[in-house]
Amino acid sequence: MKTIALAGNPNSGKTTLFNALTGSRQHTGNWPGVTVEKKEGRLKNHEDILIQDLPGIYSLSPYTLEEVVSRAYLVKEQPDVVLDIVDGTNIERNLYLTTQLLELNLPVVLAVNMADMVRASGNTLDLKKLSAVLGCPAISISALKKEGLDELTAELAKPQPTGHRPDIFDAQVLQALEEIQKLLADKVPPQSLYWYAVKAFERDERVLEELHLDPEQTRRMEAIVTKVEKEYDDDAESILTTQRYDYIERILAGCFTKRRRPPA
Ligand SMILES: Nc1nc2c(ncn2[C@@H]2O[C@H](COP(=O)(O)OP(=O)(O)OP(=O)(O)O)[C@@H](O)[C@H]2O)c(=O)[nH]1
Ligand SMILES: [Mg+2]
Repeated sequence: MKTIALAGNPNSGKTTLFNALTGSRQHTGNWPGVTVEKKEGRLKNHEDILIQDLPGIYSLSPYTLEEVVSRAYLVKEQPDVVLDIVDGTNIERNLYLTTQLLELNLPVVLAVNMADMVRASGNTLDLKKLSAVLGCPAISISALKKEGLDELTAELAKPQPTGHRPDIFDAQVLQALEEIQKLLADKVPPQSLYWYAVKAFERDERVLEELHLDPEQTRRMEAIVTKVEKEYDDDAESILTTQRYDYIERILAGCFTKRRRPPA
């Protein structure tokens, strides 16, 4: 059974897409130990493909129940594909989560939703270019108007390779992440090593708890992180957030065009 995890920001159209892709044959329950709704269903005309709806999230931080549930599923259950739905009318903000999903070392398929509204806005988004820079398929859809769903379904049914990791962070951060990966190499599954390194760099409490570093390892980790913090005069989490948004700005400059207002 191939499993596809549906992830995206709150209000990006997840439920509308989930219902359109699965029809009515879905199961609703709760995630273990929490009251966040859990839904799974089969992809229409593809009985062997399960779609798992994840709670809506803005990032893979550990601050809300939704974030904890979604990231635990993605990291621990290792779905075969992550279907990342983004609101095309709010692409800059939505791609923030995308940058994090691309670090999981799982194949990602990007569904850029609200195509009808994007069209009406007069803005244009070059999905070929976006797909090329992100290293994953990007498909324009309208979950509400049921546009692009056949193409999306066909993409989901294909075997999806893991894409390349986009160039989000600068050399200093990458150097620190390299060192952290060496430190954590025998503590986490190899396919998730980079994701754990990013989270450890951010001093993510849940990840640090899970890692059980000994005092010497903790000291070395802190030395790596503090060095970068001093260089930037900023805390580790903000450094990564800033670089993620800089990255998004860079790539959108190459593929997003705002409507030109007609001369007055
Ligand atoms: N115009 C337009 N509206 C859409 C589209 N897809 C979803 N919507 C609308 O956007 C709103 C949010 O859609 P939902 O499917 O509830 O989004 P969600 O991600 O499940 O939201 P939460 O569960 O609250 O996080 C609803 O009013 C939908 O009808 C679309 O392609 N075009
Ligand atoms: Mg919903």
